[in-house]
Amino acid sequence: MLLFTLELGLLGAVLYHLTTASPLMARQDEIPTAIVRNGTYTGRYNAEYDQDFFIGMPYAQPPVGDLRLRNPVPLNTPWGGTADATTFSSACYKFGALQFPKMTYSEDCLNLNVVRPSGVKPGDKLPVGVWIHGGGHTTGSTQDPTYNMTFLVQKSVAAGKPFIGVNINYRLQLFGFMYGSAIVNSGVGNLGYKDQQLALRWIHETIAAFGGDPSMVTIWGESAGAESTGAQLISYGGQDQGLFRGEWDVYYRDILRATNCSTAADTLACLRTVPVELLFAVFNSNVTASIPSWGMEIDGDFIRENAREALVAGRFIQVPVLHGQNHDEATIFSITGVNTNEDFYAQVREWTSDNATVRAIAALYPDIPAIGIPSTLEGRPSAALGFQYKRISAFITDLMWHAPRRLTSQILAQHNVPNWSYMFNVRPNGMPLSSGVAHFTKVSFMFYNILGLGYEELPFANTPRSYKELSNIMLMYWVNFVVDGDPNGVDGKFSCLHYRILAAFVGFFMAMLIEVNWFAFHSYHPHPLLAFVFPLKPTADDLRCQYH
Ligand SMILES: *[C@@H]1O[C@H](CO)[C@@H](O)[C@H](O)[C@H]1NC(C)=O
Ligand SMILES: *[C@@H]1O[C@H](CO)[C@@H](O)[C@H](O)[C@H]1NC(C)=O
Ligand SMILES: *[C@@H]1O[C@H](CO)[C@@H](O)[C@H](O)[C@H]1NC(C)=O
Ligand SMILES: *[C@@H]1O[C@H](CO)[C@@H](O)[C@H](O)[C@H]1NC(C)=O
Ligand SMILES: *[C@@H]1O[C@H](CO)[C@@H](O)[C@H](O)[C@H]1NC(C)=O
Ligand SMILES: CC(=O)N[C@H]1CO[C@H](CO)[C@@H](O)[C@@H]1O
Repeated sequence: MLLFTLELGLLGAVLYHLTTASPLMARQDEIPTAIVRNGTYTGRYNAEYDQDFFIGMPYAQPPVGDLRLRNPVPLNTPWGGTADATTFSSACYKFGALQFPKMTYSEDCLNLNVVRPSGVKPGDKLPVGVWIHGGGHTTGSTQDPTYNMTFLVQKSVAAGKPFIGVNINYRLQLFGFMYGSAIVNSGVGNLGYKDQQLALRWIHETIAAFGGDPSMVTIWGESAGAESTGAQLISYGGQDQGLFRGEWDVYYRDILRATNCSTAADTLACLRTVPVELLFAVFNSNVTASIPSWGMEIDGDFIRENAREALVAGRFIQVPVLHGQNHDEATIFSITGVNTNEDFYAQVREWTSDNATVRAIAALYPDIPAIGIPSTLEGRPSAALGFQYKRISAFITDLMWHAPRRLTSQILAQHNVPNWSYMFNVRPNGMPLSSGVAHFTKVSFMFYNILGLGYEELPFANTPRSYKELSNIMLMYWVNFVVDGDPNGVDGKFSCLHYRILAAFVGFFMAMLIEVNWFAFHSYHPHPLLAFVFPLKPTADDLRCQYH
């Protein structure tokens, strides 16, 4: 039984009341331990936040050597004695340079961290929140300080709704998301997602030993982490539609050439023998430059069909979902150079070849900078950004983020799956006016990262006190969702800002990303928001006007 959330997905029974909050507050200065099935873990006590950390615990056999490019294999060796869980284990190889000097990278990276209020013991049955980091399926790790779980867990304790935070690593870039016939035929596709699922199995089996409740696990993520959450919901669920996309074999062949594996009888076996430094260099070189996307692929195994079709058909794990978006998601993906109507049409034609549709979209997104996004960028954008930057940003943001979320909401509602949505619309310090409230922006708020851990430009510096208050309120919604299965809480203690349930529309495809307004710190202009059906067909909608 799995409880998942999208931005938050829930796994397990929804109604859960914690009646024994006070004993959890008891301070415990000793070295925390957890007796699991195969031995004992010793963690680290953090006095400042009165929390126990169990850091860097493996949840799978290291996917190295012959286990490279194979489905993750559960642990099978009891160690009997005590194992240290006080220091971070390696991060998974990312795409690009390994630039964080304090982090170690390795193929042997399938580990997770547990952060709990101190003194929690087996039997306490705390709900569990599992964070799946984002980073385009190509980067990110549990060591990233921007995903520090401490403040969320602290907030949950302060609210009398303690939960246990877990964050996990999973294989990235081509180590985790290689594709092609050889991969599909061997049943080793979507490895990164399978890693996540094995971590969830480990949690299900083991978290009770840390004081958690395996039937109350919520998963959540941002960006590729949100997509991962969605992938878990539709995993192993559909019919094999034979939709395998053959063009990936070209990329796979390029990789074989570059690794001298082209003539091997078993190309995957050959790749497993390439020293990881050489393989990493090939993966990061221009050999892979033409690969169009990294992430979910139909492998006939873990992912059996198009995600949108799975959702429409109800072939997904039906658990409560909380999802939302930032108002100006697309702006940091810098769609620059759209200066003329022709440039705009050309961008739209990337999505549809039907000129009537192109015209309809152009009419719904007129070239009026005042109604484009971000609203923080006033007037006509510069040539450097593109004169129609605000127009194209509005279109792409709706197409890629807002419309898919609305499709998802609608379908969840059709299946009577509880669903809540939000749109985050606050620009933190350091975010340029030309980006507004872009992708990733809410993460510092979601983790109450007031200290700005992991940021060069501190998100809360020079901001009004209301920013911290907002972060505090957001945390409460998240805590409520993890603990009560309802962001508004079931005890009526927290009802200051009820989630607005957004009307949903059929969207273009499913991307498990976010939307809603908390507080509008700056007003923005009414703008026609599109809803899409498949194939792409726009209809006007005034969703944005509601927030005025
Ligand atoms: C213990 O070993 C079993 C297999 O024997 C494995 O499934 C499980 O994940 C392991 N648990 C831990 C906490 O290592
Ligand atoms: C989170 O950050 C705080 C403050 O820097 C630190 O004390 C704590 O150890 C961090 N938590 C984790 C789980 O790393
Ligand atoms: C492939 O073979 C060439 C020539 O022998 C060699 O220089 C190169 O390092 C090899 N590449 C790998 C990834 O083994
Ligand atoms: C790829 O990079 C190599 C050297 O790093 C260069 O010789 C080659 O021309 C590049 N190929 C392409 C298609 O850019
Ligand atoms: C759509 O319009 C473009 C530009 O005017 C033109 O090149 C293309 O042939 C048209 N496509 C169709 C299917 O009519
Ligand atoms: C529990 C819950 O909030 N469910 C809602 C899901 O969304 C639809 C409309 O999109 C509502 O009708 C449901 O009440």
